[in-house]
Amino acid sequence: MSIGSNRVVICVDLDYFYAQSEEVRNPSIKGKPVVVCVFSGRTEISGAVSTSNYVARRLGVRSGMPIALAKKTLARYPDAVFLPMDTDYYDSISSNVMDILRSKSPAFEQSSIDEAYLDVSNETEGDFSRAYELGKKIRAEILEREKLTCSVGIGPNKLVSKMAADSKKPDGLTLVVPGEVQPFLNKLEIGKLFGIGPKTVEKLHELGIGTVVQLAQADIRVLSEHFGEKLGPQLRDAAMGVDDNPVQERGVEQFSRIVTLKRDSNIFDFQDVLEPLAADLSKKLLEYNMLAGSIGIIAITAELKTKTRTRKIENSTDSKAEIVHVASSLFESFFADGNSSHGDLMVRRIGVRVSNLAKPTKDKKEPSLVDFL
Ligand code: DGT
Ligand code: CA
Repeated sequence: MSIGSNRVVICVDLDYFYAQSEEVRNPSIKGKPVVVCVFSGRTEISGAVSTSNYVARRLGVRSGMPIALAKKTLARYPDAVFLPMDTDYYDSISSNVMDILRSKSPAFEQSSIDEAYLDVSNETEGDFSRAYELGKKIRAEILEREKLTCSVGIGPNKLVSKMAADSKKPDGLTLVVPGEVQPFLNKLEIGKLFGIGPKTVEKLHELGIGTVVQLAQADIRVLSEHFGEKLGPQLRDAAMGVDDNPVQERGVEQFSRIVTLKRDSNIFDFQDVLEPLAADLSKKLLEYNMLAGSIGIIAITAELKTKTRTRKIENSTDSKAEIVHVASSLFESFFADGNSSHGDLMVRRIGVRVSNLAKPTKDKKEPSLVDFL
């Protein structure tokens, strides 16, 4: 199995992530149908399902389904648990898992809150059996430290590793060595290929292409003619498992933190509320070794309108004190303007956002003036 020049990529996808995180926090709900909801707030059950555990999925619950329909689907299961999303909590678990993964290879790429790729060609010297052992170790470590199961796929590139991870969920470990790529893909339904949704499947059918084998052998000119110069070749690459994209960390553009106030308010002393938000953002910037060039505020009014204001700052920063200072000043002028133009401006949720992020240019960062004050 060992070929020196092989690329070896591992894809890790956490199982039913939000719902599993809820099971970790409260193990007594394990085994019951667990549904994590995005409540829109209009009525008690308006909104959609974000995700659910596999118990609920087996009973017919799906992501995106209206909560009312999920409740109807589970009407005969009085032990079903419906919970609101707790994004901050999922974020913190995600960061812990990503730290574990980042420690396995410098070629790391987080592709979503619960999914990441690792290029382990160097670490395994291109040996897929060593990659398999590493995959097992990663799964054991995530289970031991975060009590979460995940599905892992290993292949010669990101595309194949992702499809391998998807092929056995939950709690799977799937290895697809280079010689097995085409047979592995040929067994899949065409709609299971990465990037091929129901509309594309329909269009391909109209062209007489119904299987992965047919797509892999399709005339590239015909595909380009019907799907465009970019997507056409991509479709055939998906059917052949061809992907040269490197595993590399994507640039983060911004971080934000938001809280709901105890009651709708327009008071001016925001220090208490802003401190913990700024502390979180400052920690996040340090973790990513980034400095913010802009600081902004988010205000969600009592009427649920979202307003934002942003200020560019002279010297990029990761200082908590400076984030509090700028955000306070933005809130002061926000309320001054709001109250002078339409009287009583009340807000329900407030947030702080740092953006315009860049790596520090010098090794040693100069301490911020505000930190001294
Ligand atoms: P899996 O990977 O099939 O076991 O299940 P999940 O729940 O981990 O699904 P995945 O990996 O596609 O998405 C990761 C998280 O993203 C998921 O736990 C909740 C959130 N999410 C997924 N689909 C939706 C959606 O349609 N709406 C909302 N609001 N959130 C979603
Ligand atoms: Ca997942």
